[in-house]
Amino acid sequence: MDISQRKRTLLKVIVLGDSGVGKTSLMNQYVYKKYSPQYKATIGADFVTKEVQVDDKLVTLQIWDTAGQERFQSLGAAFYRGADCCVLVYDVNIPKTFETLNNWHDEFLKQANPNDPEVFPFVLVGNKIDIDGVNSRMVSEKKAREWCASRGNIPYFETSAKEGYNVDVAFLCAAKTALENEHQQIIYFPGISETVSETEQRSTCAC
Ligand SMILES: Nc1nc2c(ncn2[C@@H]2O[C@H](COP(=O)(O)OP(=O)(O)OP(=O)(O)O)[C@@H](O)[C@H]2O)c(=O)[nH]1
Ligand SMILES: [Mg+2]
Repeated sequence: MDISQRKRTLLKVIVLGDSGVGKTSLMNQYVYKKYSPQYKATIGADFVTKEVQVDDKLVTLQIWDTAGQERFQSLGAAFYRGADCCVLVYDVNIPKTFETLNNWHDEFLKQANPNDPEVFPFVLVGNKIDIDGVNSRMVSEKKAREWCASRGNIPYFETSAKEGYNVDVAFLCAAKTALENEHQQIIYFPGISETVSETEQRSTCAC
């Protein structure tokens, strides 16, 4: 068996944003293709995993769904460490959830303390675009894209967890940007002793 088929890449993705923006719903839609209109606040943080194919690579995404409500952030932000990508979520119908993005972004970098914060991969998601009605949409796409540009060209997606719109592409983008992040972690299948890291392979490669 070719060595590349035996190892998998684990990518840790943290989903952050104000309470009620739809973090859990996005994750449930992405992983289980399920949506519930009932709101049940997340307590602490939990993760689910999903296998995805990114180009020719099989990747295990470990997606951490976190509590937006401060009183339920019992774990603190200890689990931000080792993250490969951060997905920031806001509700396009509620300006306050957009205004707090700076806090989420900066607090994440402070706690995760990545080697190179300037290039750490983020993805911005504007959720609940299905809500239709007078004055429902409060944050324009332009404004969101400007914020992304000012923060080092963060990729932006408008989604509906309810309708499953754009959810897959947003998480796939998170996986792609995370893969490009140099701090990816390689998992080796147990019992295979001859595996070597890509770096080691490269350094001994004759070509
Ligand atoms: N119309 C609509 N409602 C949504 C959408 N996504 C989530 N909701 C609803 O918004 C409410 C909050 O969604 P959650 O996914 O629980 O929000 P959360 O960000 O996980 O909230 P916390 O766990 O408190 O941080 C629920 O009632 C969802 O059904 C969406 O895309 N469209
Ligand atoms: Mg939640």
